[in-house]
Parts: sequence; C-alpha cells; structure tokens
Amino acid sequence: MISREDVEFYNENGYLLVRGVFSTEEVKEMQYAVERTIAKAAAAKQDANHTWQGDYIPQDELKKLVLKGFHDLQFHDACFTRAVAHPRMTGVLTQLIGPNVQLHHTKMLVKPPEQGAAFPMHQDYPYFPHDRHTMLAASVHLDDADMENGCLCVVPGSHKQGPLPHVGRYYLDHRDYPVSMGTPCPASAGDVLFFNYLTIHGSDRNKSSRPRRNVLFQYRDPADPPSRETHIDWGMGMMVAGEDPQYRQYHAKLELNV
Ligand SMILES: O=C(O)CCC(=O)C(=O)O
Repeated sequence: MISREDVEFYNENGYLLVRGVFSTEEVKEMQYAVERTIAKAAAAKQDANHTWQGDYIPQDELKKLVLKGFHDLQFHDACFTRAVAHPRMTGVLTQLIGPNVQLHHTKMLVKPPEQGAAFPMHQDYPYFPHDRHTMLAASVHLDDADMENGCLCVVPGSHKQGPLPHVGRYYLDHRDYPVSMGTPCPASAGDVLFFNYLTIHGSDRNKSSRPRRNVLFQYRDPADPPSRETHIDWGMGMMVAGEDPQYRQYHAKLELNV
C-alpha cells in the first residue's frame, strides 16, 4: 500500500502521512464509538479533562482548554479492535517496522471546538523508552484536520537526534521548541499520520468551530524490549502482524485491576 519511496521518506524524516487508510464508513463507526465512550464516561461521572499541564501556555488560558483522552479503546468498542489490526493498517506497519508488529497501547485525543487543548512539542520516547526505537504512533484522523483545529505538527528528521531532555520528563522547553517550529500535517478523515516515538511533534489549540478527533495506536517490533517498564496498558503485546519470536523471554506483566 505504500511505496519504497514512502518507506525511505519515513526513515529519513521520521513521519509519513498515508491517505485513505480508513473508509468513510469505518471513520463514521469510530466517530460514533468515540462519542459513545465520552458520553458513557460522563454518565458514570468519570469524564475528565486530560489537557497537559505545565508552563507552555499562560495558566489563565490553560484552564479553559479541554482534551478528552481515554485509553484502551479496543475495550470500549470492537470497531477499534478491527482498526488496530486492519489489513490496510498492518500493510503500512509491516513496511515501517518489519514483519512482526505488536500493539503497545491505544487512546483517543479529542479536541472540542473553540477550546481544544494544545500539545507542547515532545518526543514520546520518555513515556515508554525502548532499546531499539522501533516504536511508532499511528494517529488516525476522524475529522479533517488543519492548523485551525489543531492538526499535528512534526519536526522532520528530529528522530535522528535520539532522546532529548524533557521538562519534567513530559515535554520539550517551549521557548526552544515552539509548536510553530513544526511542519503542519493537515489531513483528511481516514488518513493516518505515522511517526516514530523519537520524532518531535505537538499541536496547537483547536480555535475552530469544528472538533478535531483523532485516535492513536502505538506499535513496536516485539523484539524491541522496553528499557524500563514505565507504561503498561491493557491489550499490550497483542500481535497485529507476524509472530512474537520471544514471547517466552519477555512479555508485559499485565495485572488485572478491576
Ligand atoms: O493528537 C495530537 O495533537 C498530539 C498527540 C500527542 O502528541 C501524543 O499523544 O503524544
């Protein structure tokens, strides 16, 4: 589904936008599931604002921003189980990661209209460091995204710098790494932006009257063990392509927490 030039582009730049991975019907199904998940959490009084805290935006502005950010989507709705292992998704993953691909975790990133949260520039590496850096994000667009509603921005080639020091581990100093330094990646609903976990990325607020709903799946080569067990989620380790050649040597210690 992607060309050799696309793979070279990803290796060189640390990201790749692939158009039309999901059909209009599949996008509608995921939009509906996202809205249902948020509504059910609200009904159970478990709705929360997951806007990233910090000094990257003046505090009075930060207080107004909202991010809906639930994890473990495939445990909320089966459409996400289909999406993480969708043949068009795995077709790309096996070219970017290798024949064996394992799910790390899933989450939704919903920026409501007018007040949708920003993400300061960061690498995902500090959240779940691995030895061989095969980890990548597949950010699935459920709405058309542009700079107005807070599309993702990436710094091409930044993955080659390796791990960088983050403020309190979470994001890069916004004075040295403003979101404006990134290359905007406008996308249409159904498109997927793949980016390595060392690629510097972030996004601006949603200032538009439209939502910006993305779901994000992280994947790795199963032969790329975590350097530290810092992030364990349900569903971690599920194989979406190929086999896990070293399941006996390492697999996440999942605990039941009900
Ligand atoms: O969806 C976005 O705008 C950014 C998400 C992100 O950077 C992350 O989850 O690490």
